[in-house]
Amino acid sequence: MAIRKMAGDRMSRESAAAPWFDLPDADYQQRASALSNRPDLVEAGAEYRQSGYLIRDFGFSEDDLAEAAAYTKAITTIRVQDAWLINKSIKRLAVNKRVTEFLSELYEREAFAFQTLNFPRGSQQGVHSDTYHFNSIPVGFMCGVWIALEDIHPDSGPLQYYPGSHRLPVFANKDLPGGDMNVYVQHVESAVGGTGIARETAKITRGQAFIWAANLFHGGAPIADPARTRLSQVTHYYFRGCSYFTPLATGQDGTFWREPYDIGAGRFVANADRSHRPGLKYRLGERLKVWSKRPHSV
Ligand SMILES: O=C(O)CCC(=O)C(=O)O
Repeated sequence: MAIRKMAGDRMSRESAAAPWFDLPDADYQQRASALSNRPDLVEAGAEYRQSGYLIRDFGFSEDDLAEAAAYTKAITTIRVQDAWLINKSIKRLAVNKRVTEFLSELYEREAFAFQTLNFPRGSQQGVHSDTYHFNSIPVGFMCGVWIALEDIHPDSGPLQYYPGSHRLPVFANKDLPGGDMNVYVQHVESAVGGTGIARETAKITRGQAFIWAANLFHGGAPIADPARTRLSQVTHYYFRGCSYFTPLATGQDGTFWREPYDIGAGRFVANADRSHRPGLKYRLGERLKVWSKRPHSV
């Protein structure tokens, strides 16, 4: 009950430019009817609308899974961000055509990968939604794809998530007592706790992909068996024709606009609204990060 009410509040704040599966009921039904020649998309959209996630098998190459797993297993930190810059298999998994085509059809906008994260073990990361890190205008045009690089054991600290929580309000810094990640996590845990939604874990098998909607609350479950690996890769995707920003870094002096790097196309993507231009320091820093690793030679 609570979640339907909050969903209504949130959706009424959204424009008709939101992804079709996120629209208020009447508009959503209309768009679903218009897709009657694509029952596969109607079914995926209905499931995604309801749960905020999808599990798919995109048939990744065995070699890419094995090479990405070998790289990931050797990581000695919690995670490595943007290993696609130095590892071909990680890049190929991130820009896999079957993934980007599926996402582009589902969202009706062109999807592009802009960040990878590789985890050798469970992250035990606090519950959050990606809208706090990667939001968009219009809202909702971002998603994560979590690929199991080995069969995921329940004791390894699997990905955990709250089905349907993507319909809760999108939190921004202005809704919170400050830009502190710990405060944010507590805020999220109490919000999601109040809905009664039960937490689930993604015990998926090697090669399967878990796709989450931008506002789905998720994190890393506690690790029950520290001897276990949990080899996995997350790729974050945005969609063309939006403006991109980070609520977490948005202070009183203005919105923290981003300029994501399209990993597949090999270029930065400007915000659709040209007045949403990130600061010079950010743009130079991002270019230096990408070009110093020479990704075009990978
Ligand atoms: O893999 C995990 O444990 C968490 C990943 C995650 O939360 C993210 O990439 O946003």
